[in-house]
Formats: sequence, C-alpha cells, structure tokens
Amino acid sequence: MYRSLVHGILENDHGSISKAVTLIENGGAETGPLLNDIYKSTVESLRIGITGPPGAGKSTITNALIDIFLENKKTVGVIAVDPTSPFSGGSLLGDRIRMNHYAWDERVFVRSMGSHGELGGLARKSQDVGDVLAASGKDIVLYETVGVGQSEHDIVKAADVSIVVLVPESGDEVQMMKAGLIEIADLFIINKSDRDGADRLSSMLKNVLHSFNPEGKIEPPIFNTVGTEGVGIKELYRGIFDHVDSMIGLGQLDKRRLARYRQRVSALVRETLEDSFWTDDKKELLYKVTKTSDRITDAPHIMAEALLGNTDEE
Ligand SMILES: Nc1nc2c(ncn2[C@@H]2O[C@H](COP(=O)(O)OP(=O)(O)OP(=O)(O)O)[C@@H](O)[C@H]2O)c(=O)[nH]1
Ligand SMILES: [Mg+2]
Repeated sequence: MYRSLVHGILENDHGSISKAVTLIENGGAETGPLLNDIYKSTVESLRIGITGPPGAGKSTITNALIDIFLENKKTVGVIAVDPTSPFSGGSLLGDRIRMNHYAWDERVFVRSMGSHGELGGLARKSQDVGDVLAASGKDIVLYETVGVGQSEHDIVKAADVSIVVLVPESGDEVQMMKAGLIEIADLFIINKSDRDGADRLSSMLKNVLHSFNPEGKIEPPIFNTVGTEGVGIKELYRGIFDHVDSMIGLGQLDKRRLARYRQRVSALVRETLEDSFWTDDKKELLYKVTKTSDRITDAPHIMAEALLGNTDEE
C-alpha cells in the first residue's frame, strides 16, 4: 500500500500526502519504509519554523508569507503543530491558516497536528510530515507552533531557519527567556506593531541580542510587522532569504541539517527502546507501586533499576 503512496507523494498528489500524514500520526508500521523511499527527495526544501506566544499573530504572518511565496513562484507546505491540543486534521488552529482557502490549490498544502497526549512523539512526527511535504516538491516547508516550552524548542529544531514572533507587550518575556529565546531565534518579528511599545521592544531586544547572542551565530535581525495589514511582510520575506544566504556562506545550514539528522536518529532510537521496554507487566508494576504514597519503599533510582533488570514481573 505504501508504494502507491510514495508514488503519489512524489507526484504531489495531495490525497496521497494526506494519507501519508495520517499514517505517520497513527504510527503505522509502513511509516519507516515510506519515509525511506522518499528520503532522497526531501533535501531541497527550505524548512522554516515560526513560534511565539499564543495569539501573537503566527497564523496571520504565515498566511501573509504563503501569499508572498506564491507570488514568487514558490510552493508551500504548512504544518501547524499545537502541543496543547489533542486534535489534528482540520482543527481550529489550521483553520486560522486559511486551510479551506487553498483546498484545491496544488501549490499549497496545510495540515495541523495535535499532541494525542504524547509530546515527544509530536516533534518527531512533525519532522516526518515535513519530509513528506518536501518530497512532494514543496519549495518551502513551514512549521507553525505555539510557544509553550520545551515542545516548541524541539519543533523549532526541525527547521533550517527559526522565526520568533513577539508583540509589543512581550518585554517581560524577552527578559525572562533571554538565553533560550536567542538560542532558538534566527529572526525576530515584532508583530502588532500598530500598537504602542513596538519601538521600545525593538530597542530592548536589540540590546539583549548585542549582549547575549552566542559567538558564531549571526545576530538575528528584527522585523516590525502588522500582519493583518501586510505591513513589513516584504521585508520579512527578503530577510528570510538573506539570512539563509548568510548561513550557507558560513556553512551553517549544512551543519544544522547534519545535527538535525543526528538528533532524529537519536530520538527514534530512544522511542523504539522505550516502546519495547514498557511491556504491560512493567507498566502495571509501576502503577501498583505508585497507587498510594505508602506503597513506595525505594528511591526512584532503585525502582528504575528493578524495572530495567526485570523482564518478568508479576
Ligand atoms: N492589531 C493587530 N492584530 C493582529 C495583528 N496580527 C494578527 N492580529 C490579530 O491577532 C489575533 C491572533 O492572530 P493569530 O494569527 O491567530 O495568532 P497566532 O499566534 O497564530 O495564535 P495561536 O495559533 O492561537 O497561538 C487575530 O485576531 C488577528 O487578527 C496585527 O499586526 N495587529
Ligand atoms: Mg495560530
């Protein structure tokens, strides 16, 4: 069955792409062979991650970027990842990226993915879906993900270029997240720049970047946008490709892709080992021991060792 999907994906058949995404989400056994058959065709696409606090305007910016990509004859695949939502497919989040608007346009494919309750897997799966979109020939693969902690960190690692969207009121966030934020971001957007405080945040962020940007990392440019009006989008578009050119010039894009490959392999090994480790017996044993506090007699380390040493627990 997966062979016909491979064929469909390479032909940019959106029906086949949809089916492949569902296969990946459900963790179907054919996922591995499918991804292997398309892998060679996945390298050309540029992967862009957009993250930021809830409601900052990520989807609005994504919509505006889709338009400008299309104007410039670039095809786009969008994956809206919401670690906080158990839903996927046609969920709310994706609706805000004009999913239906592009339903019959073979230049654009939009899909949202929810967590189904397991965060770790979500980052990995969104990368797998990125491969499917890349193999279908999309020039750009764009991940939108809401910034709520470690999960967006993982998802952003899936990208060649990461964009952090802030709003004029994000000053405290910038102060609090300094290091983490700067590590993640290649470009910053201050969206909703029609509101007060955009310039203030801009200069504050600039100062933070001057002091904290790690050596060797290109200092992230800052773009002021009004997503709803399309203000600043052209500059952002140019900024993205300028940044990619600089990264290529410094050999950073290639380095990042190699690191990503390593990280994906490690994650898969970890997932596979854990999956095979947690037999029903072991789950049951841990559950029994932690049913009430007074049943716990050992430190977590001892319990873990007992589990690791045990194949047959009753
Ligand atoms: N005033 C103003 N409102 C904006 C701007 N950009 C987006 N909005 C509005 O902000 C709200 C949230 O925008 P979204 O694009 O859905 O934000 P998001 O970051 O994708 O939201 P989540 O995916 O829910 O985290 C919407 O009502 C937009 O119309 C802007 O530049 N200025
Ligand atoms: Mg959104």
